[in-house]
Amino acid sequence: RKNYSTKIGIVGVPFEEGQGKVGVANGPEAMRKSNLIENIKSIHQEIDVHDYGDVCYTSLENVEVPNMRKYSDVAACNLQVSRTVEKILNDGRICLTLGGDHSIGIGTVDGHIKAKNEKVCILWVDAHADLNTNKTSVSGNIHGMPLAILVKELADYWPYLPGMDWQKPVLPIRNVAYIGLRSVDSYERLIIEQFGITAYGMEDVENYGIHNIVNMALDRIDPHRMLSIHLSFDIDSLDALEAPSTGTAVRGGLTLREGIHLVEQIHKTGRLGAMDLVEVNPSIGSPKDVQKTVEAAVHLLMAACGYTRRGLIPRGPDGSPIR
Ligand code: B3U
Ligand code: MN
Ligand code: MN
Repeated sequence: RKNYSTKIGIVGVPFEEGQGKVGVANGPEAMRKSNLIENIKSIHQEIDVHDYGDVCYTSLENVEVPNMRKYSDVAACNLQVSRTVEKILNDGRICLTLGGDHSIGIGTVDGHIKAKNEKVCILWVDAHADLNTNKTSVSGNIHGMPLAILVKELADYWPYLPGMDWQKPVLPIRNVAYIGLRSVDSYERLIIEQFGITAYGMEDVENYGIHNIVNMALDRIDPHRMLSIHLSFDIDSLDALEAPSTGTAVRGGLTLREGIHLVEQIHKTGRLGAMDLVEVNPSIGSPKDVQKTVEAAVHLLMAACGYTRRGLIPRGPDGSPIR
């Protein structure tokens, strides 16, 4: 059951229509150029990484939904994202999705749910709750809405979503936990309270420490420790000083150390099924800012693949330690 799987699948989603800033579509390219694949391969010999390339889609015609900007692109792209994630998981790999903005979480979570027969829990690591509907969103940006589209309990709050019939809101809200929140809209807060969503903000990280927070989150969303974990990591969960090149950076966030520890802890459960790394925008900030942000992203993805900061003992071809 444990999934220390050494089999990894990578997919890029160069998509930025879920928000207003140009550049986040180049996130996958920036992470690959920073030697992501080579770095993962070098973790240890048994690692088997396959790069599935980038998702492409053709936009739907003549579909619009009120207060959902670029709806037709989001709907069309996410169908391809869902299919690709489902395929990678069915190939027996842990799926790492490189964003792109966070609207692609609709497709990654949907594909995961389909591949694992709904036996999935979600850890949404983010400064934001991404829980708006088209009625509560002030921006109309769909990257602020993915969780509201995915969860069962909010299905009645949505109008009919054309071109999204492949997606069923089957995710129970009790299987979702947040870590890192610090910029939550008032209607999002209302939903969190009303439904008792497990939500750890920065003050909780301060009070309990990141290690305890991750255990507390897993106790709530996966008490029997049997679900496949979907880790949706928005780089803006990190402090703006650690990850400046992102569309809506917020001060006072997680350190990279806390972020890496969180991902290492999830890897160690052996139940990581899929991880998203989203909202890296190489068009924001100085070249140094971009390098810092992309390096942080690569570190987080490597931790998901079992990279350990302790260093590894060299092993021979039969897997036994060389002394
Ligand atoms: N909650 C706001 C802002 C926001 C959400 N996600 C990000 N920003 N990155 C919204 O637009 O829904
Ligand atoms: Mn987000
Ligand atoms: Mn965010």
